[in-house]
Amino acid sequence: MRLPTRFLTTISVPLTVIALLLLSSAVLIPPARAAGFTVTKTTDTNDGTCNVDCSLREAIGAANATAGADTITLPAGVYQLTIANAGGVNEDNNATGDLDIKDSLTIQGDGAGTTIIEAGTDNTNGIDKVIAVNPICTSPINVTIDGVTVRYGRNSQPAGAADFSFTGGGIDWCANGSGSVFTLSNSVVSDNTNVNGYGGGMNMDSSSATSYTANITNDTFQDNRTLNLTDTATGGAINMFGSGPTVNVTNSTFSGNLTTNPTSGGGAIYFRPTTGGALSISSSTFTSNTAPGIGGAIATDTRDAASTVSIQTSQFTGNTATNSFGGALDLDSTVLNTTPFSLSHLKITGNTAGISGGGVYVGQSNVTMSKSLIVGNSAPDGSGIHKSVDTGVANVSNNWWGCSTGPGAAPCDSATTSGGTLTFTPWYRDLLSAATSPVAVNQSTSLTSSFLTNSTGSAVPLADLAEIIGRSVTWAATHGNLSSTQGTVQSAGTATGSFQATSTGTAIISSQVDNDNNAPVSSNVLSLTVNKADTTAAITNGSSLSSTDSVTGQPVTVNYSVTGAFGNSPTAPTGNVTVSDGTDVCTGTAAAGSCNLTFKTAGSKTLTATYAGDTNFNASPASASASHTVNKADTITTITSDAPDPSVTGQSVTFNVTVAAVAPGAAVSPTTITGAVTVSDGGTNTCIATLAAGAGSCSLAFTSAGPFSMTGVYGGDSNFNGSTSVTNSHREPRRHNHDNRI
Ligand SMILES: [Ca+2]
Ligand SMILES: [Ca+2]
Ligand SMILES: [Ca+2]
Ligand SMILES: [Ca+2]
Repeated sequence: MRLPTRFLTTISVPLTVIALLLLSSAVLIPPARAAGFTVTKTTDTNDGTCNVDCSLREAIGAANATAGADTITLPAGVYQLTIANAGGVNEDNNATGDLDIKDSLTIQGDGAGTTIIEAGTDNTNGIDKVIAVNPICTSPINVTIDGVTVRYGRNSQPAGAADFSFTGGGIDWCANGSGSVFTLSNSVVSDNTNVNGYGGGMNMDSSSATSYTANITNDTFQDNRTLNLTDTATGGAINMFGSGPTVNVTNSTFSGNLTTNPTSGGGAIYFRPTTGGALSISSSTFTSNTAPGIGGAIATDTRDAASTVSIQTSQFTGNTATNSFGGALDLDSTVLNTTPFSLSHLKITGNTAGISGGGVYVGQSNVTMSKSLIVGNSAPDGSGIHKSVDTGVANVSNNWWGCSTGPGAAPCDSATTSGGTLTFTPWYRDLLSAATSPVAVNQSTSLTSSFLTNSTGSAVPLADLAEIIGRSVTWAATHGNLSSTQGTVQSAGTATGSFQATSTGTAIISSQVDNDNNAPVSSNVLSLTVNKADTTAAITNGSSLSSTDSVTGQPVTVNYSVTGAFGNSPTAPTGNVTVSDGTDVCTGTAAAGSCNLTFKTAGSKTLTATYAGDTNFNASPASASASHTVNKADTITTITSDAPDPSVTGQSVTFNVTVAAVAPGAAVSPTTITGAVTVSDGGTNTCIATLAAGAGSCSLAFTSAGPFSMTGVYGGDSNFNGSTSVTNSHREPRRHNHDNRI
């Protein structure tokens, strides 16, 4: 006995006094506490006494015989039942076969991993069910079983036996009166079989109009089964019958349980209260349970308008209603429920029904389901959910169907009805958006994939997205690169990433969760326009150009650059850049970075570079200008011939002259060397040759005898400097033209 906390904290007294008080109270006011029995051996014996020699059967017998609630301490060990029923006939006084609990009792095991109660050594050879609680259902008792494994029960009593011995393969609980409580906690119920009846792992029932509570807390029901092919054999793990049951299933796991009868459902749980009844399931997991009949995991058939069902924050995966309805859940009634069955925060994935409602089947019942995930279930009709033609309303709005387009054709889960009322709008969706739209080539934008609004645009509270958070997100994009993408839906209800455009067009960007689309038909797929990026061109050796003169016709290297508005990576501008002073032009590719410009005339030049653009980049405006000076090129003048030579006095002599540019200068078409060359002996013998394309001729007649040393003097023009030829010797002319000397 323990003092109330408030007593200890408000009264300051020495510890010795408290100890004395405790001792006094224990002595003077003995509590009406239960007797305690401790099991001392694992062997199944029945000598009628629980003392230092005490089997589990003997302890239960002693507790049954001791008035009031008792506690049995069951240490670690494997307690195999070996005292078979005589002739296989049921016995309910704890003498043979199953352990019969007939008074309020707590069995405290050491833990499900270490304290094991079994009726055989595998699921084929059990001698009976394992535990019958209130077997003849005449006592209003409360029983708790904690920290044990109950396995290998095998109930072979005939179906429909008047003593109801055929119910429950592992544990059988029958409530009597009003308010009885049965609790199974921290325990495992596995590999139990009911050969002829219902409740493979456990059965719950009541004897008359009553109410009872069953708490299934932190338990695992695994691989329990019913085998009857013709009689009622519902509830592979737990069958729930009776009047006014309040069943609370919390933090429990149901896996691999099954029924065999083609018309018996509830691979894990079958809930059929005859009056009232409240089934509440939370934080539990149902995996790979199977029923040929309705409800691979759970089936209901409520019989009272006041019956309620609540299933919250639980997972249903891989359950199968082989030939029937509701791969995970079949929600039906005989009397239509008034308060809708309430389902939320469920993950219903990968369940299968042979006919309809791969995830959920709603028959004659009112059902509200929201904040749940219905993904990857399958059935010929209504892979996600199916509502029958019966009365009742299935309101299943605000759920995630694996696709942002809502329930629909595979791979999305579908929602169908045979004529009953089914509402699934709005639904949860993934909305992908870009912070910047449109973008240009090489421009980046952040992306947000968000579940924070539903299909009608209404806000979805973050707390309602618990089942979505953590789902994988797969990203894809055309016309660009993705980076920093978050691979799961984050706790903020979003996943983010970044997109950098690499080519013009319409980028298709998708963030797929579950079975969502990757084509632009859905809110999770973004069509983002990618425009050409603007460009800037520049002459990059402008200072060199301005400080280093060239001459007419000399090629000059001009360096340039082209820069996109968002850089040149990953995509670089291609195509040509033209450098021009307005007259003279050179062109090179953007990649080449330079071209050689030949100025055909002398003078001060002003240069600009202009990029022509390509499929990803706009043409640039003219760059900032660079200045450059072109000086006149030097020339060389040559008298190429004089004829006739020799000549006679008075005879006309023709001088041919050329003027050529001296490298690096050149006369580049259409520029030619123009002007005139004066051919002269320095005296009066002179003629002027006008140049055309750098050549010309003139004639003169010597009036006296020579020889003469002739030079050609070119005076230059606007592009070329003047020059003087070397001396041309015109030989001594004769006075008469009879001199044949040369
Ligand atoms: Ca004994
Ligand atoms: Ca007792
Ligand atoms: Ca029995
Ligand atoms: Ca028995």
